[in-house]
Amino acid sequence: MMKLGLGLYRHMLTPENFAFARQAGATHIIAHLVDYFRGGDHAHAEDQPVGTDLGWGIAGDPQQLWTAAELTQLRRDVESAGLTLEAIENFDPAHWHDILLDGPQRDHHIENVKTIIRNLGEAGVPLMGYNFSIAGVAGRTTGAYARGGAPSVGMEGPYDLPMPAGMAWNMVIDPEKVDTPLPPITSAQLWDRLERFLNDVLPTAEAAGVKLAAHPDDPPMPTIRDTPRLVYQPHLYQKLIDINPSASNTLELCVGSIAEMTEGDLYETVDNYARQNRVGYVHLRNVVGKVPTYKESFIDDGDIDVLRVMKILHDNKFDGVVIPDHAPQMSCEAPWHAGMAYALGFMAAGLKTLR
Ligand SMILES: [Mn+2]
Repeated sequence: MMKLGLGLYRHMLTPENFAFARQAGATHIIAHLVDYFRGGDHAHAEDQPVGTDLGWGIAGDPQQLWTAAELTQLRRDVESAGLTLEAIENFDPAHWHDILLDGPQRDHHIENVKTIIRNLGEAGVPLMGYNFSIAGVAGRTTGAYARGGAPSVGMEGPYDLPMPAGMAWNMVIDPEKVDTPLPPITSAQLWDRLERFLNDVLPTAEAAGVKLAAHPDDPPMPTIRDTPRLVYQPHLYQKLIDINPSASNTLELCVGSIAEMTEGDLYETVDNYARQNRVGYVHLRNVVGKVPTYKESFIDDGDIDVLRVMKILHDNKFDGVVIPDHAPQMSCEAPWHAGMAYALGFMAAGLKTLR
């Protein structure tokens, strides 16, 4: 049986939020350790990060890798609230940007990633979510897009403002190069970088008992900020899987992002990758429309039959974790928490129909 989880941003990793997750029916936590709100211009740190043309702000400390000790402490804190720490989501661009950019520190950054994966293994964290993307989650807009005028996130057209060399994965890695243009990159070059990355780090992941889980492109456009994207159509996930047969080469299956893609059938896609036993964990949310014009919506109110997606996962014996991904903000004192509680309640009811 699949399990219900909640994703928490770094500043939300508190005993109060762990208790909230447990109260809302979650049994697992997916933790972000990258600080997406450091030095950036954001509307609200209690919402998903959106940012400006300079992204979410300044990336972390290149010298400070997440240690086995701090990961172990986090796992214990989560467990003391009656929950299980299932995954860490996303590498810090400060630790791995030259893998994405094929820069001079690439070998050093591969060692960084291997160290982080070994530390996860030592701390007993079984999954590491990642998003192999130059531009990252950029180009989205916010508005009163969801039911009842609830603030949510969407896209209102392509976003190809050129990205500077001082940025990677929608964060600033070198403030002195935010006016320097990034040299052009082809799609073939980016696929080659992913292939080398997976072949370099998957043996370490296997040895550490850790699975890597790849998020598709969000938004799933062929280009963002004039840089190529990898998994922006459903069939491109197969290309990623076929790079390396390791059981540690899995997917962070983002149902909302897949529904925003212009090709393929969402339900066939979920069935296909679940049947191959390649789903590490699942991001579940709803959406209206497809790129380049879509709006994130409440989980029961969009193009996706979320209960049908859950049934397909169940029928394929998926026993990993499903989290709400993003949710619209609800009008009250705690807009993020209310949105998440609503999504978790809907998903908990969905799970009951599968027993
Ligand atoms: Mn997602």
